[in-house]
Amino acid sequence: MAEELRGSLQGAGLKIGIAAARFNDAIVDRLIAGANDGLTRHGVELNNITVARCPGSWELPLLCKRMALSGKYDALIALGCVIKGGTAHFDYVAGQSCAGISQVSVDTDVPVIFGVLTTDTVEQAMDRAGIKMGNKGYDAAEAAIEMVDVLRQL
Ligand code: INI
Repeated sequence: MAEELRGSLQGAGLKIGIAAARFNDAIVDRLIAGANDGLTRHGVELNNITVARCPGSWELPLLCKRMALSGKYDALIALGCVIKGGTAHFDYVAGQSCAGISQVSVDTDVPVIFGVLTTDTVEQAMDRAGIKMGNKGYDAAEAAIEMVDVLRQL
């Protein structure tokens, strides 16, 4: 039978950094709460979680990079919310934020989970921040714990 490696959801002892944008903070604060909930429910201690804030999702890649290079965290979670407006701004901010966060993870070898909502409306964002469709912050927390464990098995 083929070997299959899967990460567990045991977060005890892990140190997690959360990089979170302040833009659309009514929504991002809910994502942070969801992430904290997901982490602590899986055994991460609250005092092993650090939240660092930046102005907007555009700045998340640099913040994540510096947090990753600090060597203090087993995994990072990037949280933000980009809501489509009438201009092309959405595409630039969302696209660069997404690409930059992915790049940081690959370059630094620290798992960086993408928890940036990219939606057409505020309502869609709220739905994904704990109202109707779960909380993407919580999902990101589970992804972070899983990634740490599966990478440790390699
Ligand atoms: N930042 C966001 O996180 N979400 C947005 O929806 C958004 N919009 O729409 O403009 C946004 N802009 C700010 C941007 O991330 C930077 O902070 C800003 O441009 C300064 O560099």
